[in-house]
Amino acid sequence: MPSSKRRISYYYDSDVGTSYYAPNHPMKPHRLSMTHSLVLSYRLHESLEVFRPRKSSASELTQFHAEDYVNFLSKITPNTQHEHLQQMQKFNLGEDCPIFDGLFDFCKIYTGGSIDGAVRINHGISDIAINWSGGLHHAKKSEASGFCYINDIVLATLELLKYHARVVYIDIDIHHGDGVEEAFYLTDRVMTVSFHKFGDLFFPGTGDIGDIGLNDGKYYSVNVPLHDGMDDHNFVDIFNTTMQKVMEMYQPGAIILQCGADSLAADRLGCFNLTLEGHASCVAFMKSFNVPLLVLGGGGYIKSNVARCWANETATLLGKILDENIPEHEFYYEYYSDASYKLKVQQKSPIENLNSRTYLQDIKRCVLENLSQLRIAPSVQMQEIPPEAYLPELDELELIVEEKVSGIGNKSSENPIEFYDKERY
Ligand code: V1D
Ligand code: CA
Ligand code: ZN
Repeated sequence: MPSSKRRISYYYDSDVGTSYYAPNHPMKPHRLSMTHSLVLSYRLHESLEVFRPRKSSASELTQFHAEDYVNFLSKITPNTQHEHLQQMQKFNLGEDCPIFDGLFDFCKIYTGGSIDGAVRINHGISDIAINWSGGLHHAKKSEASGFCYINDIVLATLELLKYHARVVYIDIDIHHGDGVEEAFYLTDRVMTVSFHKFGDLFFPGTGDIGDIGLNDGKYYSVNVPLHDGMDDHNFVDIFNTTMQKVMEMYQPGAIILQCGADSLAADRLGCFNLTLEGHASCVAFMKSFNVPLLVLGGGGYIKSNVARCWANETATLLGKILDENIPEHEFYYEYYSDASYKLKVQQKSPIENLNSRTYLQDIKRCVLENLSQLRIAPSVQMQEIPPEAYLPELDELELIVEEKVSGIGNKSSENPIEFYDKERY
């Protein structure tokens, strides 16, 4: 199918962008507003179906998470947290995962976007769904971890499994996708593939090459542990080689791609040397298989680079190439002067590449050997389809979109980026 004909849904709610973790915390949800603004300024929304996601309900969240954990998240506030120190510790809430105003709504919105995307894919209404506010891959059943509270990826995967026998999850965030791997470690219905920095006590410390899954899940977890300084050439080579083999052997019905932008050069927490092009070429490669695709965000700690990365990848999914000159928009002067208002990510002093040729050859050989142990496209006895998470009526969807359109930033309608052609939604 020509790329321009693919139906792409895109989820955004301005309320996630105003969430604020804590002073000096590296996770800045404002990067999501910046991404959306850049998407609008490049006029990409004209080729997308833009939706404000529904807030997922507590009962949807407990399809994966423990009830006491979800209940605690729903009730705790910055003012009451000091009265519940034992539970704060039990659920790993604190420095990495602080309690902030509007936390539970934040979780319900980013998760709603990922589940809504999965539902549209299941119904064949979208070929590709994008939710840059999702991709929080570290959250566990009863525990927050690494800036993640609710694992929207696990919940979206469970939704896709209602209609698809096999789902592939791919993670190009610089951190290991441990929460998703753990959730599906014992099953052959989901293959998880994470590319990440491993060693030197880098967070979260899991994702060794030998971690391949257990019982029915043996060989269905794939880990590609890498060292500092990965460059485009080596990353794209190991990514494409691994994913080509995964797609051949596993033949999934749907793909989830987590596009954490902390694998880009110059990231505050990362240590790779990827450019925007290298990162986006992984997205282009997965799109080329023409399998329904749910695309999510993740980490990324230089706000302007995250926005550049995800706006550029939105364009990649649309089959478009963005102008190198960033268009003027609300964040233009404050955030993009660092690189002369260009799209390119600047890296003044690249990190030394510590991945030797022999190291990469050995990793690739080991990953390919494990993948060749797989039975081709294992089948499952599909049972009766479980109830829908939520499927809005089409006119309800339009209402959601209209609400969103009139609510963008509450700015004056003279701003040209607000002139939406309603017919296109
Ligand atoms: F630097 C900080 C300042 C304030 C609060 C937290 C941090 C921080 C930086 N790096 N926290 C980390 C990592 N945590 C630790 C802890 C030390 N403890 C023993 C653990 O090293 C967590 C990094 C999380 C990365 C999240 C992610 O990018 O993968 C992501 N994915 O989806 C959303 C975010
Ligand atoms: Ca990863
Ligand atoms: Zn990360």
